[in-house]
Amino acid sequence: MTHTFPENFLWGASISAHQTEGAYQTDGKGLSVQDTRPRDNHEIADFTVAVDHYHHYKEDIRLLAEMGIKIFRFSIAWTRIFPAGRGEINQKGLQHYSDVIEELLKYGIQPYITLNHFDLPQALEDEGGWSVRSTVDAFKRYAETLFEAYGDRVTHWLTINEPNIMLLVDKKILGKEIPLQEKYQQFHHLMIAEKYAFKRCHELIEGGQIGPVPNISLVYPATSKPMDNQAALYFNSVRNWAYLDFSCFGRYNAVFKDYLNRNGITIEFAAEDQELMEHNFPDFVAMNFYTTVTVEKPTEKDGMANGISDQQSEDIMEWGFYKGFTNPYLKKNEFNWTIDPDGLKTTLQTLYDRYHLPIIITENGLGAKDELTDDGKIHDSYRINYLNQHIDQCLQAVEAGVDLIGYSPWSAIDLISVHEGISKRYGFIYVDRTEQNEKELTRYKKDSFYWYQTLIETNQLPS
Ligand code: BGP
Repeated sequence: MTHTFPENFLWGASISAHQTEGAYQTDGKGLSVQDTRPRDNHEIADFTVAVDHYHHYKEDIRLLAEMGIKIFRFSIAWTRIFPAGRGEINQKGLQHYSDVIEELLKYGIQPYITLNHFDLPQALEDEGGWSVRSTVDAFKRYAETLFEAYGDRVTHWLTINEPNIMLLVDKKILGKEIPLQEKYQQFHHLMIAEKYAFKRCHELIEGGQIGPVPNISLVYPATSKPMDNQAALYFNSVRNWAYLDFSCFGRYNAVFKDYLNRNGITIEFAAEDQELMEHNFPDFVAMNFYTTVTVEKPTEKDGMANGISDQQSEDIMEWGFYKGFTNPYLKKNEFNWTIDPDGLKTTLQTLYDRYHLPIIITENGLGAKDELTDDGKIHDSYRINYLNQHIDQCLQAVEAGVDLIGYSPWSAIDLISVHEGISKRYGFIYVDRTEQNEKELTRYKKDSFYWYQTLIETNQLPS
């Protein structure tokens, strides 16, 4: 059997605005919640300079074109377009992304644009952020502005990056804990905002295609004990299906509704919500995948302290529902995230069977401490190994009938990790800076760059 990917398979690479751009107050940009986020560890790089992709975008895109990617997934910083989240358009911000789009098209790279990746405008946060309905209206206006400005050149859009992870690990990503009742009102607003994006994209862009972009990974029961299986059912619903069922079926699923009821949570609906939910759907599902999660049913001895400290570790606890469990069959990376390539195939199959929509992977990758050698090389065989194993499972999923249309790993270029600064690198392209010293931000191609280049060229995994 040949191990070739389908012709037209969309090989890509991904980044987000705040983790790469820097220039956090340049050309009229306003502050986002990522710029103001309190850091528990001031020893790690913040987002003010990041890897200065804002000024290096031409060089970065040239390198990515050389690597051979067909699509580039990036996000737009809402605060470059509307510095205060709404109001007057900042023309310089709008022009910047127009230039980025032109640069990509020049090389025949198709943009896949995320509307919002964790960086809500601080001005909107000050008014209540996603807890208040007016943020949905501001988002709608922002999305329409992008569709109108770029829709003649950009047909493929992603809505809001990982709302599931953003809400579950609020402390780490947003810098504050959100009480449960408020968290799930935010869930509703985020999902309604997404529905508006589906609707307006389809109305404003001819041939426009749009999809949700949650982080999806299957949740395993720790044992074959029936109550562990029930714990997995609940966490699967709260972590994964609640989001995608809303996007793709237009409803709250029953397990999730029970979870809300048992927590005494009531969601407030606006008059138009039901109609909006039930009539606007995505064209594809984009998903981010790093690992799978394993849970068991908590018992009295676990205590009742709820919380999730890291999106991908086993430090998960919700009294009455589930508790993280160390899966003894899986290895971990140096940042304590388990590695489960087989789980990617199962996740893809489960997701495809549930929604029957084309799937594109918009994040997958290995965060590691890379070393730049004296002769300007980065020998990241561990990353090649990780990618190789996961891409192999993608191919197996395709061969098993999953309509997987593309793979766009994290990340195109080194960037500032959400949790660990620049020390945790994901890129195919190394950026020479340390946590505290920005140096010259020189770009170097890693070994994985050449490996991925060959893979794209041949459309198959090197044997
Ligand atoms: C995803 C986010 C990305 C990225 C990635 C890796 O959840 O969408 O923005 O950061 O996780 O996470 P980290 O940077 O913590 O290693």
